[in-house]
Amino acid sequence: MSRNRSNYFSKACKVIPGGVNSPVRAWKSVGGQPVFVSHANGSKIYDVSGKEYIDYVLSWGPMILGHAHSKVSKAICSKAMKGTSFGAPTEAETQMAELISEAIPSMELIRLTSSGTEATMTAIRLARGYTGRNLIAKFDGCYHGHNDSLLIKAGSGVATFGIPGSPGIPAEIAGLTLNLPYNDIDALKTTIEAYGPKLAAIIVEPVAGNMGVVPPQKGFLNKLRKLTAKYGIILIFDEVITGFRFTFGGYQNLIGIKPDLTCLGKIIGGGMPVGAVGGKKEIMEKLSPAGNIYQAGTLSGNPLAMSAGLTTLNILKTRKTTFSSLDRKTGRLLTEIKNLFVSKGIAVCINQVHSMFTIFFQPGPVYDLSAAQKSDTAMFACFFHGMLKNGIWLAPSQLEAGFLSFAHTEKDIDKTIDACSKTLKNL
Ligand code: HOZ
Repeated sequence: MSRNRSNYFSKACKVIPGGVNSPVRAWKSVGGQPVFVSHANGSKIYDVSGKEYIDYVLSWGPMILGHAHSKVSKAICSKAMKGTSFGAPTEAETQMAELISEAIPSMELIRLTSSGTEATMTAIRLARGYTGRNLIAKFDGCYHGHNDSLLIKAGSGVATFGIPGSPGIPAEIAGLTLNLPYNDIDALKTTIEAYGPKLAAIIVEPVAGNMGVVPPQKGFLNKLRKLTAKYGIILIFDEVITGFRFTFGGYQNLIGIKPDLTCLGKIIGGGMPVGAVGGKKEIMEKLSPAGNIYQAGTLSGNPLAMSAGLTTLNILKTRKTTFSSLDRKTGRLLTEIKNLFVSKGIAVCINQVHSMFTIFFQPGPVYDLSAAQKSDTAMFACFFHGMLKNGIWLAPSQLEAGFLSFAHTEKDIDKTIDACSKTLKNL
């Protein structure tokens, strides 16, 4: 099997930089060669040799209903028979915008894109165009896609590979982005007092999911909302991961904070490429062709993405009350895993927010990027490979999130606990 696996990867490396189309897939921080996937169904993912794994990556979050959900797959197939892209408006785009706006009332007007990266890029441009200011601020370890202004001290692959940013981003552009430590109210206050009138926007993951899972501390997001409002700074919530993951709506629904703009992606596409930016009408209507701030996309609001996304959201809408069952399942899994680590005498800090989690290999607490980076990544790598051998598919980096889906069963949880127990014997 390993020979097959390396064949796939070495062939890929000849035609794709690093053999992958997104860096974190390359397993650089855990070592070894990435497993190539053949297919997935429900809570399971299968590699090219046919081995089955319980999947806690879920395509980095979107597959909340599980893989190849029958209704979602049927919707995509029947839509595909009627044409896959028109470059002209369809009713499904309006239905999608209506559904999002109903679920997340701060999103009064919505523009659909093909990825979360496009959504955050558009949000930043809108904020700058609307305020006439150039500076923006972001939080260390938050990742908002790979656009130039937002890749500074970012999370995900940038943090995993320990790089501050990326060559190719001109210093003049990077210099317009201020960096703040996540959850640090004092640093936030000082920065806003110094730069407030020059800041167009502050963008934040309201629950950070790209330096591992890091919840906002009490008062942090409230203070951020108050200070941004005071200085006329556009507050952007990046809910690409958290949108529709905890409730039928965004994390903002649960905490009662209204950002000016919100970015979505992942779940609203039901596994197809999608993104969305939305917010206050007076800001959003500056977007072309209603206004003069330009943004466009041939595949924006693509019919297949709309059908997968609408089907997923409509199913989630009927599950309004059962998000708590997902949280409970996640809680049981993590409690049992924590007990196993305690009895083995290995200190871990497990951060859980509803159905998202990260097991940090350190005592914790983990409340920002510098704390997250204190984790024992060598031990994480051993754990990752042990779990994989025992049939559990985790993200190949300490600084990423794990996810549960509605397709995960109590039996899956039992099997995962068993796999963890076996893995820990050899750790
Ligand atoms: N942390 C990333 C998603 N939010 C991982 C996916 C990728 O970069 O390919």
